[in-house]
Amino acid sequence: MTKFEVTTLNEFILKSQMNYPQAQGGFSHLLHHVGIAAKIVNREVNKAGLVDILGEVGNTNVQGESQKKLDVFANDHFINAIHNCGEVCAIASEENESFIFFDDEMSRNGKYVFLMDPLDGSSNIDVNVSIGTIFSIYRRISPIGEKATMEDFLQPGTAQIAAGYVLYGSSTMMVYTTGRGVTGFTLDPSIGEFCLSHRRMETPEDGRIYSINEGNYKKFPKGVKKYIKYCQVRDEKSDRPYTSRYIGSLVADFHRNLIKGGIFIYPETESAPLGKLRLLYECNPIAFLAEQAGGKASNGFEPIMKIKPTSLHQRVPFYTGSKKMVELVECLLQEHTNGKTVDLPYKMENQQ
Ligand code: P6P
Repeated sequence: MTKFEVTTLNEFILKSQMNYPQAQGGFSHLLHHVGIAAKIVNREVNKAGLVDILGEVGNTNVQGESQKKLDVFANDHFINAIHNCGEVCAIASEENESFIFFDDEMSRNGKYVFLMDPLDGSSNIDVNVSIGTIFSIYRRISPIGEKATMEDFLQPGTAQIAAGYVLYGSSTMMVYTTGRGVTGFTLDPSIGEFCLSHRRMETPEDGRIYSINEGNYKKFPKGVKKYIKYCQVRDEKSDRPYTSRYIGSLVADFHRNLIKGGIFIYPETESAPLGKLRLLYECNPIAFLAEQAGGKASNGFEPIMKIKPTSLHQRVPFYTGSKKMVELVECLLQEHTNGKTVDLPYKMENQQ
């Protein structure tokens, strides 16, 4: 008789806490509340087609993007759940211009700040394509007991103490790291629990999937154009080109590439010199996960997590995934800045 052992998210969080003898349980309590908010949002995402929650709420967010009802729902419920845990003194969200600080005594004594994109890929909500929540957690810098400051949020990604995402897809998963590897949990709706399903997620060192919005090809940097053409020529080993996969939902594209191997690219373009994705609550958490899984994440020239942030919603060019793929595109980008030509394993006809 095989022993069917289920490890729930909360059991795993408590077991992991034992690695930190000095822990008092506050961080575990915070992660537990992330799981609660994820289940609440999941419930609404799963029935979005059935109730009047699709469509636009009629206003735009700080990014100037039209807000979908589910964006607002997810933002409100994550803020509520994270506030209720009492461990966080303030939150920054893609949906809010400035950070939200909690002025009650319990929160003012919170040791952490929480950053999030509450519902990333929201343009896919009404067409039933996977969407996700991305989160990042830091220890506050400002004195405990006082109001949070912007400095608490403008820390480099290397200072993250946890990061993760919730993927509302064919099944709902929560994937996170606290710096000791990447772990994945799949929601079992029959018991309402996230159950351990991917004990240690490691991304292949190389891959054959490239994810980029090729509709912007003409505006890409030369190095990116050259990399795309490289992906499209014959692969000497298997005699077929790489595979292009892009669904316009960062969490879904990243998750697929994390498991199968691949690279996700959102580069700078002539019209958007800093790219589109936000450093603090999209690129840094994804970069933490990518590196913890053995992959890489950069802006094409330096590791994403080493960038010193200057504003809450700043954007950065983003290249992340299998180590060897990111390193090659970095070389191609840099050859056009430092004149060193890269010896590609293929003879590339002159690319326009
Ligand atoms: P584009 C969704 O709006 C998002 O922030 C990411 O989830 C996704 O990777 C990207 O934008 C898609 O952008 O310009 O290709 O539609």
